[in-house]
Amino acid sequence: MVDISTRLLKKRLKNPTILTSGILGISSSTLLRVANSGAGAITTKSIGPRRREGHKNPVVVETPCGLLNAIGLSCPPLGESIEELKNLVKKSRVPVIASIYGRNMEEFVEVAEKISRVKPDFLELNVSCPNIEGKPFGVNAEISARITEMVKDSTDIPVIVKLTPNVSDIAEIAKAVEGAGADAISAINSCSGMAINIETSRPILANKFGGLSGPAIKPIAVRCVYEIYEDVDIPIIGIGGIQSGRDAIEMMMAGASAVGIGTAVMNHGIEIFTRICSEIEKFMEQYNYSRIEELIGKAHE
Ligand code: RRO
Repeated sequence: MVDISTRLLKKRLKNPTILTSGILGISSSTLLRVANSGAGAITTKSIGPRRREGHKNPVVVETPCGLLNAIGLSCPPLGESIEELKNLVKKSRVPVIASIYGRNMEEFVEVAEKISRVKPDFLELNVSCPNIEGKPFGVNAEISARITEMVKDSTDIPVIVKLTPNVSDIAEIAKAVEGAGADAISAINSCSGMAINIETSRPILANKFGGLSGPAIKPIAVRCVYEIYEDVDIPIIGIGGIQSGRDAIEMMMAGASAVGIGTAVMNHGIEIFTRICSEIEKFMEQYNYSRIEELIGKAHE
């Protein structure tokens, strides 16, 4: 008998698939549909300290190899996000990860404190959104560590830090946030990219640049997770281009304890979670694995 449950810190997930942040917003009714559709855990869109419009349209463009987005961290007022999260935490039968962001360290702490009162299972610090003015905090090891440390001091909820691939050494950032007390890491956020309309000779996204997600970034994500696993001891949620059970297994062999599913939900609907889980089960049966733990980091042996 194959057991596809996996452990994320003190929580047992019924399977290793997690809805990633941003894909389905913050509405509790939508997120509950995913929670009930087979995902092992769910992540909210990043919640900020106040209402934010986000970028002008167009905010997404489909390219032949993946999706480019520049939503721009849009979110409702914090009070509204908290009400949605409260409902979600109360009704969800699977762990809830509340993704949060701030424009500075104080805002990260403010949101972490307020969100922690609702008691999500995990906080995920989004220090890696590529669609902001300037560079995200996550490109700098010291700043990432400082934010992690300050948030850790302000909450008892386990803290996951989501890293950007748009750096020269992602393992260095991972080590820094681990040293600052991060309980887990999620990697990767989207890869910075761009698309130009050659008829109008103009960038397609109103923000010009966006974050690329989907199958094109899977090899980048696998490499990042592999490098992080070599250097840190805390668990990793592997995210980036996972569409199938085989992709999920590859990510776990690189070192992920669980896997984030994002763009595939847009392409294949919420049934993707059960499909990926049954593909993982079949693979494990075929190759005589009985537990997910046997797959995690297997490529490093
Ligand atoms: O909202 C966005 O534009 C966005 C965010 Br917060 C993020 O973390 N990653 C991404 O690709 N887009």
